[in-house]
Amino acid sequence: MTGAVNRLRRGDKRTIGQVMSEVENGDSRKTLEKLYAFSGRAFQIGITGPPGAGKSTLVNVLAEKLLRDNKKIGIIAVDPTSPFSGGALLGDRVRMTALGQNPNVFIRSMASRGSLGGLARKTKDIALVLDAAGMDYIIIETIGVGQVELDIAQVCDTTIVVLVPESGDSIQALKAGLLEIADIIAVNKGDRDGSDQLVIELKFAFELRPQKLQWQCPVIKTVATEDMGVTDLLSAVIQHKDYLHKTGEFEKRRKARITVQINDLIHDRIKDHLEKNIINGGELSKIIDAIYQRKTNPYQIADRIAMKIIRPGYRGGSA
Ligand SMILES: Nc1nc2c(ncn2[C@@H]2O[C@H](COP(=O)(O)OP(=O)(O)O)[C@@H](O)[C@H]2O)c(=O)[nH]1
Ligand SMILES: [Mg+2]
Repeated sequence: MTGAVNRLRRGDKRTIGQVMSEVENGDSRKTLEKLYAFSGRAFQIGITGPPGAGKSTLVNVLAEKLLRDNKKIGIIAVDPTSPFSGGALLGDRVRMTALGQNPNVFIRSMASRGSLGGLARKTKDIALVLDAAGMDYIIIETIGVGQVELDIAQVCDTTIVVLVPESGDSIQALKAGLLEIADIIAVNKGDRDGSDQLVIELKFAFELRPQKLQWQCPVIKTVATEDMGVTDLLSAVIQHKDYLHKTGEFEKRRKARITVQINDLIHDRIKDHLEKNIINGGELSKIIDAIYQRKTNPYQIADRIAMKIIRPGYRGGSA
């Protein structure tokens, strides 16, 4: 194991792949604990937005620019639907493969197996592996439609929301809470009609809202397929990174993330315990009978079970 950690820290691609498979198969607790001490250096960029907005194309161009700066880059593509079906995703694979051949790039795409909540957690763990493997930047691409995708975006230091001038995208984005999580907005497909209008609308929307932060979310027009505006987009990321560090916001956000993570892990443990020992235990069916017959009530029972977990040895009575 120590050998594997060392190989991983040297950036050995095979080892990185093996450890990631362990993580995906959910059998990696010990490894993650070992790797944690070596993580925390990578800057994490989230890129989210509706399907087909050009996120993968942007990721490719951004990664190429960072490579020219001698950076090591990890890319995680999260797609809750199968990653290997559908035309655009097939396209992803072709484009990503060329990039993936570069020794300084590591790409992982993740499909959801099991619950979406599990997907969010695994994405964080995969990012931890890449972080410990010495990546300077980790770019996480997600589809910005549901809560889970938003959760994933929130593990990032900088979140780019990608919108396109099509079918009321700005309104959709507002509804989905995308603007709330955006540190930077890219209006991609800037070669299409309506992109200037969308930029104006979005800038206006941001001017209207009360400014809690000193950071004003920039709205940048891009044409990912022609590498237009992507240099500006990258500059905005670097500016946001500087802003986070200068204002102490970086540490604040990361500590908030640690808080959330600890909470999640405790919840997991308790949920596991409940499912194994209480919910599926034979004891409960008798209690449920008693509740059904109104001999007792669910409020009291739930309290009692919770107290058993909080204070082992507790036998009932009022808490
Ligand atoms: N016209 C135009 N097409 C683009 C642009 N960026 C990406 N595309 C195309 O839009 C499609 C979807 O892009 P993709 O990066 O896979 O989108 P994703 O689903 O958000 O990752 C592909 O066919 C891209 O070539 C752009 O700026 N302009
Ligand atoms: Mg994509």
